[in-house]
Amino acid sequence: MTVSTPRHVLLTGAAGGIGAFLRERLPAYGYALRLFDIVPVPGDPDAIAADLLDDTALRAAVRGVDAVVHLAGISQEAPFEDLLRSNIEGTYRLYEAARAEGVRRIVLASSNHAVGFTPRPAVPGAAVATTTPLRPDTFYGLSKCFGENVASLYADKYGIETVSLRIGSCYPCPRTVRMLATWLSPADCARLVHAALTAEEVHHTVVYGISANARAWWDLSAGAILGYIPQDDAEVFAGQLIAELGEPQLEDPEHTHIGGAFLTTEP
Ligand code: NAI
Ligand code: 15L
Repeated sequence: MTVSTPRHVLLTGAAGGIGAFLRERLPAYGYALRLFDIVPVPGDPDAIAADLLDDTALRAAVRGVDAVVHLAGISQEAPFEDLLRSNIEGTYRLYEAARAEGVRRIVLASSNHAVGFTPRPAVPGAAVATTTPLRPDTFYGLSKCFGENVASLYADKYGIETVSLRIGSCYPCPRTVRMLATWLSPADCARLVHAALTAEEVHHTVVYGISANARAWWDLSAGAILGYIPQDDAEVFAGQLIAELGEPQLEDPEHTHIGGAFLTTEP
């Protein structure tokens, strides 16, 4: 892709936190964004305000785009019925709309919570692979497992390619000691999405979405194959965070498993 030929991309969940990061950064990579969210997108009167379950609106939204970046949904633990609607049925409807309208590439916001019950490797320096079995830590994580499985089905059966991003913690800066390992900076998020949109022949590829964190224990090699080279490192925030929050208690679930506090979170 060159910046002189914008690729038309639908961004669902555009009003959310990551949506705001990507609205600000993706145009510089040469993308023309069409925005979609159930709530209005601040500052963009042209954004489509609709539910993922509104088939007519969704079909119109995906019509004519080259790719979809699918962020929309509930982004934390919630009652199963709510996740069933927004995340499970909503993601299925998005794939059906893409299939009907001939969209060939989706970048899917999965989450580390799809594998949240995976223990932290006992060996220092070891990293959790993207091929580790799905081990959701919440109904939310379960909904992300469904998303990855829908992506797999539509790649195998219909040739719709997906990069599933198991995002760590995407915020302007890390908020907890755990996030020194799991942080994805907004700029690296845009780099990752750009790599996922432009890599060739991804079929269904799963990658971890974190920055180049010194404390990371997730394997970034699948992302590197797509061309994702993170530039930021949460370590620059470590001194201040640990001074404020204290040294990590390594036996705490916050640090023993991928999903951290989600392991004990109830809807
Ligand atoms: P967010 O909660 O700020 O944004 C989600 C957006 O989706 C909201 O603007 C909401 O209005 C919209 N939405 C919810 N249900 C919808 C529906 N039925 N139809 C249309 N729009 C709907 O979440 P955030 O942080 O921006 O995350 C974006 C995606 O990335 C989510 O799928 C989340 O699960 C995932 N993710 C985020 C992480 C993070 O650290 N922020 C970490 C891992 C995954
Ligand atoms: C997620 O999947 C959530 O959307 C986000 O709110 C964070 O809690 C993040 O994971 C995390 O694990 O830090």
